[in-house]
Amino acid sequence: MSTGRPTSSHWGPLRARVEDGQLSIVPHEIDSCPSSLLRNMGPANGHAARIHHPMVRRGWLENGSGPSQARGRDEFVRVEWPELVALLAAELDRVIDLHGNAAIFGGSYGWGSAGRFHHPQSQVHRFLNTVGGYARSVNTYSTGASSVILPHVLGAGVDAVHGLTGWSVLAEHTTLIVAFGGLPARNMAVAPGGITRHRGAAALRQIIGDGTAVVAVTPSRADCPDGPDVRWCPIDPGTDVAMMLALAWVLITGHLHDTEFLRTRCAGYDRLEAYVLGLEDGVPKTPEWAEVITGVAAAEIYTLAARMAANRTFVSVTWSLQRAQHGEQPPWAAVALAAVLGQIGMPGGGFGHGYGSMGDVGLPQRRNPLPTLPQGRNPVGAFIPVARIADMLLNPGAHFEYNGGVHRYPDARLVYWCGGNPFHHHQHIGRLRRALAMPDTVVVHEPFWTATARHADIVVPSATSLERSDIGASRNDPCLHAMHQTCDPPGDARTDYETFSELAAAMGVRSAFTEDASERDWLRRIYERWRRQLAGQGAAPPPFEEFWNAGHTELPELPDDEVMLRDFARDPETYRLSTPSGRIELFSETIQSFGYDDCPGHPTWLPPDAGPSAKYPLTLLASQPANRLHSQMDMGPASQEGKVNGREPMLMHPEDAASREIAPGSIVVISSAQGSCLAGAVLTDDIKKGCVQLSTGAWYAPLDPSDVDSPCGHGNVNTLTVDRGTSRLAQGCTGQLVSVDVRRHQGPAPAVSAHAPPRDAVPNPPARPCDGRPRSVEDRSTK
Ligand code: PGD
Repeated sequence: MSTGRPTSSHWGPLRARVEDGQLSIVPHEIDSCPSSLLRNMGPANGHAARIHHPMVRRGWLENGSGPSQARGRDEFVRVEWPELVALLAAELDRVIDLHGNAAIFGGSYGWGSAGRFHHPQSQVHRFLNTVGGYARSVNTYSTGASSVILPHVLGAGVDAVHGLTGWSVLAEHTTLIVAFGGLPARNMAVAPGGITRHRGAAALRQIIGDGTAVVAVTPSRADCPDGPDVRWCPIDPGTDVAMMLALAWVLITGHLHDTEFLRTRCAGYDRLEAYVLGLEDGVPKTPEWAEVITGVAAAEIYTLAARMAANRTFVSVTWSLQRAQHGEQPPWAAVALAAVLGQIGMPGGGFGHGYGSMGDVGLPQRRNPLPTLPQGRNPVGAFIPVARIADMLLNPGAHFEYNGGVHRYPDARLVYWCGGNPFHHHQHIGRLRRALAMPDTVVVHEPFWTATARHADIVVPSATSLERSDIGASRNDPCLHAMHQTCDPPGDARTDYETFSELAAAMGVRSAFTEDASERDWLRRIYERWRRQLAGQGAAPPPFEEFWNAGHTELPELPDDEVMLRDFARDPETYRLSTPSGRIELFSETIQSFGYDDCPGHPTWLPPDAGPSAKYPLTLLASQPANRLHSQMDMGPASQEGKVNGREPMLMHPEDAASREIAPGSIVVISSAQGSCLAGAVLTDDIKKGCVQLSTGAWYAPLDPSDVDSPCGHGNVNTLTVDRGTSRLAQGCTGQLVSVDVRRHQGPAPAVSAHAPPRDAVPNPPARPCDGRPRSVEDRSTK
């Protein structure tokens, strides 16, 4: 019996096969520590929530395009492919002719699924470029603030967003890790495009087992690794910068700071010091000052500062800390703290970002290219910072500030989404729904009836990664995987490439889009181009057919001995940074010149505008989920087993629960100034008193779909979060924290209907094994 065809996913390689109409998935033998997320894949692929046919919203079909509040509650009408293609091509032509290509918003943020050729964003961007371009988005929901602030601080030439220092360097040299945000193992199971061997969590266990101490500064014990010398330092959410400044105050006033490093490797230390000592604003940033803000005892801060000075100390900050108002400050303050210690560039010391945020951080840095689908050229200049989507739709033509510039929002008439779920990733769903009523047309390519698909006018059914052939690869991973198609897409679903090929044909640009190449031609082409690029770099991957038949190819191992900024720290003149001063900018004249009150010229403690209040006394942490990736395959068993009677679990401290008469398993109503949702209570003292935790990714299930502000009956955290940029500098997403109250739900429990298809959808057929023949676009158009 065959073990199945090899393929890959964001959470690792696998083998898949179909037997008697059932899809079965097993981990690939190459990964000795496979992710439990694999368990979601088989049941999700054949779930009733799959989209089988092209669907068009009735109101759009009957009344034509235009703003509509019926999105999200209207019926869908099944259409055949020729009609869908004709409707969509005509609407694209109309918008382009009347309003120009900048009126097509094609940012289309999202992780999609693994596979370099079928990468949904590459597909949609290539297609839209072929028809004249689109308004785009910049940066990510993951690292929106860091990716703008850190180039000002360390220079654009240093990829400080992804921790560059290798795990084995930490293992050999680090004696203390001070981990702001902790080092959550759950996030190390995934990386965009896949991760062949899950080594991060094991590397961390080894480091701790060998005696490195960890102080994990986080409101949630779930973010702490296990180990004999791991100390949980519970902190009030969003206050880490105050603690970092107080640690710096102890180091400076105790003469434990490295004056030589600060003088020769940094710019603007005098300004930072004046602020820390209180000479700038009359407030010395003492541990006593920080205790009031952070809830961390002053004595603990004094002791920790002394330990940091006495050890080889690695100051690590998770990405989650910068997904909050003033999210630029935690990474900048952490760089400043590491600079005060003077250990930046020393093996095992300094600053690290993203450890515990993603599986590929801390691995050997492979700077080789990946196989990619060329996206062509976008002649349209209009853009938005990615998390300003609702703002753009609600305020067409309005000005916005970003990184020192003033720009205008495009007037988006057509929104095109392929491979993302804004109802998962965007904040304040009520506002998002109002925004999505504004454009003339919303097009969504999706394999599943997500809330995003349900809010579309034109729903294009996509194949999943198991239903197409591709090449799996990701940054820093040594393996390239041949992703063999396992089964045919259900009903009339197609790959996005097939859809865009037909659409391009209808718009008269088929050859420009396809280059007359089939899926297999493209795989061969992008693989061979990648192989040529690698020639001369000491690697000799086999020709395509050999790779394809073998199932994967592996590049030689690299040592993970990289130390971020080692050369610069040794010789700052020869290895100048690409900052204006050539040094680490603890004060940035550039940022100061922007005049932003919410992001001044040096790391600063800025309290949030909407912290806990009498009405919303608790702070909710919207963490990444452990049992699924984002919202993907939420209906799968790994995700479902974590639910409380079908609702997303909300973690709460027993003392906060007692005063509200909440018991384990109670249905609770979580409310914020933005909206509300239901969830299932889990009581634990692993969460700091005054905080609750609800993971992102529960599918949106409005109790009343006709009300844009309806509570979600399932627990989608973004009904609660605030849609506001981190600051005028980066305008990043602030979805991590929100002030809420929680009460016990009264009355009968509403049913959870998050994964039920719309009533017009047709039932799911059994899985069909594919015949292994390479697919061509012609196969589909004659179907
Ligand atoms: P996913 O659930 O991965 O979320 O947001 P993102 O939009 O990436 O959505 C991907 C979608 O692509 C899924 O619906 C999947 O079915 C679909 N898909 C998969 N394969 C294909 C394909 O081949 N073709 C097509 N057309 N579709 C496909 C992630 C984002 O969420 C991120 S990166 C972060 S870090 C965020 N973090 C937070 C946060 O901290 N707090 C809150 N409150 N919210 C967040 N949201 C952000």
